Amino acid sequence: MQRFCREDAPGTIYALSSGAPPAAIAIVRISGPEAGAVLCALAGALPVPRRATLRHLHDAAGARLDQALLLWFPGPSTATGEDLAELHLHGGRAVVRAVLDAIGALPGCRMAEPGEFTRRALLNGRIDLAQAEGLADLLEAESEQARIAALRMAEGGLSRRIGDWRTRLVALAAEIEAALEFGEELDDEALLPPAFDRALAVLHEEIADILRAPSAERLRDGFRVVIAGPANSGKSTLINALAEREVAIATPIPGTTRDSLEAPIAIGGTALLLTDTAGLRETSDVVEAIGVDRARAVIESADLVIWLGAIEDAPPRSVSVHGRNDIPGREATPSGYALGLSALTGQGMTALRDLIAAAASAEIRSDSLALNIRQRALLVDAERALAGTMTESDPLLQAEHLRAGRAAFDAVVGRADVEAVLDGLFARFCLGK
Ligand SMILES: Nc1nc2c(ncn2[C@@H]2O[C@H](COP(=O)(O)OP(=O)(O)O)[C@@H](O)[C@H]2O)c(=O)[nH]1
Ligand SMILES: [Mg+2]
Repeated sequence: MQRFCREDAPGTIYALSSGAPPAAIAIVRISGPEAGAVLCALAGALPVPRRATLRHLHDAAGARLDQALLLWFPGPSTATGEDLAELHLHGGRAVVRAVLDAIGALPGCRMAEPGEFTRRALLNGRIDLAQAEGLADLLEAESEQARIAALRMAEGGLSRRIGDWRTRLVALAAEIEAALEFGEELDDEALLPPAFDRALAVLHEEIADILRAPSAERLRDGFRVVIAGPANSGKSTLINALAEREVAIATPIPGTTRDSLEAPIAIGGTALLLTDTAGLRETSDVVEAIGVDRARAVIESADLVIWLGAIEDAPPRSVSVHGRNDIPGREATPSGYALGLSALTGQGMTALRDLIAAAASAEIRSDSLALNIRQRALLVDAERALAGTMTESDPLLQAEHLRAGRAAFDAVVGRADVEAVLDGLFARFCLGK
């Protein structure tokens, strides 16, 4: 028996599930055995299931609270797997407070904790762990690609892949078991048919392919574009132009930027994290020297460096850009530079944006599932287990590797013991989700 719940009795929970009032409409959700009783107490009777119904709400003393649209979903085929009700109220602060107070005064009802509705959905088998994580990502998604990947995860995209992989892995394990039974009479060699190796290799490749896709964190935090080059080459002016705001102070004084400055932006639905860096130069200024060290570290971890220096000094993963080309004598772009631009006049900026967008979308494919750190670590385990099975010839050890692979799959969707990850996950949810 899996234990997703805490020790306390389930009870009936309620919360404001929509954003902070005042708003046009406020949605209060109620889940648990008393949800139907709450509707009866507030609205006099249960509405027809799954049909929006307009009713007046009253408190226990009979005072009118609001006129609201009610939704009644009897369990267990509901989002939480329990009886579930929704009240669509007028979204004023006093309305919401009065209705929440009235519900709280009813027996067996308490305010939900953040993520508790989703926790119950998980507890009741309505969603699995990977889907719950997808929901958390969906609530936090800020870019188109993060939204698409999170929605795919929340709708069970990864869970289905895991289910398919697990079935195939169990079939392979069964072949080994069968081979082991005959193996007592026969020589160990060539007991497994060639199809076994092929099926194993295909399974291994499918997992390796998903591991090559960008992570959920990367989709959320953005493709890292670092602007680097010598002092006074126009880096800070360029980040301000790209971000269309004053991210960094730009002055004619070399060494103005002493720390790395970040600006999240989006180009064409892709989240980007722009970083301005201190100019790379030898310096006796202690603070600037730390800034230069930071700049080197940031350049190391960049997905793309926009390099404003000499071609021969360009770091890896960089495109060299010939900046300040409005200055007389700098108009022509020397060979080797991807493009010439002026952050001051805007000339060449569209070409630079296009270039960054192309690099980012090549890296951040949205056609694949984006794994989070936990899922990735488990699938790395599964991938290693399959690789181990492929290189191993002893069927007993092969069977052991496959067992490890299956355990990793189970942990991704929460079939294994996952109590430890749940509190961290649900802490990320808003109240009422
Ligand atoms: N004419 C011209 N001047 C620029 C351009 N970009 C930056 N500058 C000037 O070059 C100096 C250094 O710019 P800054 O952005 O602070 O360079 P950083 O040290 O690399 O960050 C400032 O005086 C800027 O106004 C440009 O595209 N055209
Ligand atoms: Mg600067």
